[in-house]
Amino acid sequence: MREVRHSVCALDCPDACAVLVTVEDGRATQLRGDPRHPVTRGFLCAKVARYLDREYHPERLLHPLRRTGRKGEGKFARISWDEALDEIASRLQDIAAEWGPEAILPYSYGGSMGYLQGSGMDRRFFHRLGASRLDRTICSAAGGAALTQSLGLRVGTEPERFRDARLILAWGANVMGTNVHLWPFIVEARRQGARFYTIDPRRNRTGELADRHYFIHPGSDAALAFGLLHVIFAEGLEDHDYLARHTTGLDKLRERVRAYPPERVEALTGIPREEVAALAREYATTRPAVIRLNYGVQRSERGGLSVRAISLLPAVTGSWRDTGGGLQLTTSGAFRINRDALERPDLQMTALGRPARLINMCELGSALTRRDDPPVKALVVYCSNPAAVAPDQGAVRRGLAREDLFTVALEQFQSDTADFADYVLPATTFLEHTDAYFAYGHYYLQMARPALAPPGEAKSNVEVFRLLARKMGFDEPCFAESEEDMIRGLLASGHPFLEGITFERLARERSVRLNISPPGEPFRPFADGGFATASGKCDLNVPDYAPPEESRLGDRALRQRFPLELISPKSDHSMNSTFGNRPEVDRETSRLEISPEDAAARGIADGEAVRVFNDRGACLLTAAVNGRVRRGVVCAPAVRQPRRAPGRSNVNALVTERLTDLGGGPTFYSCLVEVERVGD
Ligand SMILES: Nc1nc2c(c(=O)[nH]1)N[C@H]1C(S)=C(S)[C@@H](COP(=O)(O)OP(=O)(O)OC[C@H]3O[C@@H](n4cnc5c(=O)[nH]c(N)nc54)[C@H](O)[C@@H]3O)O[C@H]1N2
Ligand SMILES: Nc1nc2c(c(=O)[nH]1)N[C@H]1C(S)=C(S)[C@@H](COP(=O)(O)OP(=O)(O)OC[C@H]3O[C@@H](n4cnc5c(=O)[nH]c(N)nc54)[C@H](O)[C@@H]3O)O[C@H]1N2
Ligand code: SF4
Ligand SMILES: [Mo]
Repeated sequence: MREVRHSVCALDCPDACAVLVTVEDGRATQLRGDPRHPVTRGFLCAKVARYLDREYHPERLLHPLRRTGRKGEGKFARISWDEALDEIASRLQDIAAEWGPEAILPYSYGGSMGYLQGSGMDRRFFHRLGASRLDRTICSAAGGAALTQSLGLRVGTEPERFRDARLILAWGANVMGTNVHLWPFIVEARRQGARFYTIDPRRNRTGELADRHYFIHPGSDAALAFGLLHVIFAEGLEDHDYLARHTTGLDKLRERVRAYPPERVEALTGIPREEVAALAREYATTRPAVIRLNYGVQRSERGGLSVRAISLLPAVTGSWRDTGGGLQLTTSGAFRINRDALERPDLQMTALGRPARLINMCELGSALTRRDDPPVKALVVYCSNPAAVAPDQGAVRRGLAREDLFTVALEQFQSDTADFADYVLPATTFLEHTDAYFAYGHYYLQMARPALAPPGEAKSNVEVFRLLARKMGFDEPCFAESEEDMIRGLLASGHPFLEGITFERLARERSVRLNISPPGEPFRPFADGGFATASGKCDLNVPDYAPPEESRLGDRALRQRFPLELISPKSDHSMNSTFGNRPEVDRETSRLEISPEDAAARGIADGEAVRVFNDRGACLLTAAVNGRVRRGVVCAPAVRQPRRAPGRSNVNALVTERLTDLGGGPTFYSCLVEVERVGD
């Protein structure tokens, strides 16, 4: 029997594609994009078009496992679900009794963008237990905090409206690699004469397709934004009326950017002064002009200020007024679901009588090796692979190797983190469970039911935490809720954006546009002001810029020893460490792009093995002298699976735990290193 079922891609990607699965005799034979979805429009990215190889991969985890070898050795024996859940529940109870429940730490991030699997039953469970809370900062915290300060709300221009723009800036945004469903709208705009520019320390695939690429020094975007504003104000190109009515702090901003003439901006960013001035004029005088800002800019020490400064541009030029103007960093703030009903933070009061302590996920290495208030004695990991993706990998792995740390991993595959676990529990994929999905690159809320049966004994996160709750004796009704109950609960927020969006409607239509504007009308979030800040205005009062400590203009002693700025943006064919088992992804993520000058100065030729190092650690990569980066910058597409790498480490062995200026985010791209040829 042949049937076509509907699903939604759950990977951590702005696009949240609607998917059609062809199923023949219970087995999926084809995945394609659902042509009815207005943004993702019938195609999938190359990595997920081949997702069935992951779905049916011989290495899928099928049964619960208990560790038999040493920590990290990756040796396990099969056990039953009942044994696994009994043993895990009793260990967690013992640890809570001896050390207090805050000695238990959940660790999860982007494995699933589904509300239920990624932030549903799991949250209820840990809140009821009184476990430490995880501050989920590893991706977007700095940008999110900055946007909230500027605009009050994390929303922006609709992707569909990029077709109306006449100037598009992809600012730290690799559209072709990480947000490919925006591309057709950019193509449409270009057909109408729009120009498309990229601003990035690396000329990535998107940069190669741009009309112009600006190589910018890592972490210097705020200086560029200040420079653009300097020219705009100096030449009177601002929108006086919009500024007067909808912003606050204008005088302070004028004063601030007066100190950023193009000459100074050139010194700070590496972009020639004439180009800074020309870009400012073109941006301010082209209507509509839109900025696709992505999260690349905010992974530096100055990441918060970068987003803060860039997000002021459309207010200063009045570009928010235009259909096809404005800026998009994310759309996620429009999904105003009932989070309290979904996650039940109130259950912490039952457990502790107060909110539990908060541990920043970017500081996992310290949390596992240094904290003693109480120490972390148990770690439950799902939807994440911290042994590969978290900063200061050396500390993370030392922590995970602690014999006295009890670790449980819910996983689809034996990951680097699962190698360190005491118990590994087999998890379902998005094709096998029910969930509701937000998006961070469009405004459609979606729902999917299982298209396929789980293989072996794999279970969804919802089911595992439901069962664990029962074993622990948690008898609140929320632990007995079905997936349908949970979805109904999260939809019932009373927010106008969700009005009329019911379970039945989602079941029928699968993808439903939020009520952000009347049907058929574009969403222009700040066309008439309406900022969600305390003052109701766009807040222009920003602090001053200084180069990151770990940068070419930063700490002198450090940059003398480690003169190269390492960035490790997303590889085009992976999804963080997911898909790292594919040989082409392993190859792509084993490269170190280096400029011809820096390679020659070190006697390195294209294709040669190199060691990249700093005081925190080292990793081995292969030099790629391919013209994508300029002198002083090296780039290693991330995130390689350490278990496939020599020395079992990737670039995160080099990355600091130091946090961003806002939001407590990671500083993956403020990282000074030296590179040497590996002798033969
Ligand atoms: N193929 C693929 N797609 C993905 C992912 C993946 O791993 N692979 N990951 C998903 C995830 S988790 C996320 S958060 C999104 C992220 O999506 P993006 O934010 O687009 O991804 P990044 O590659 O992290 O960063 C974007 C660009 O910023 C550049 N950049 C780095 N530092 C700076 C800087 O200081 N200034 C400027 N202007 N640019 C800078 C990088 O070189 C890169 O080209 O993508 C998602 N989609
Ligand atoms: N050097 C460097 N490091 C980075 C980044 C970078 O740009 N450079 N990017 C950072 C960013 S933006 C992010 S978001 C993080 C991402 O870090 P993570 O969120 O840890 O992302 P992945 O490595 O994709 O790991 C997700 C894991 O979840 C599993 N999984 C998927 N679905 C499910 C499910 O339904 N249930 C369970 N139990 N498991 C599931 C997958 O098999 C996979 O192993 O990495 C960060 N690390
Ligand atoms: S990873 Fe992104 S682009 Fe690819 S199918 Fe999933 S949602 Fe679509
Ligand atoms: Mo991310």
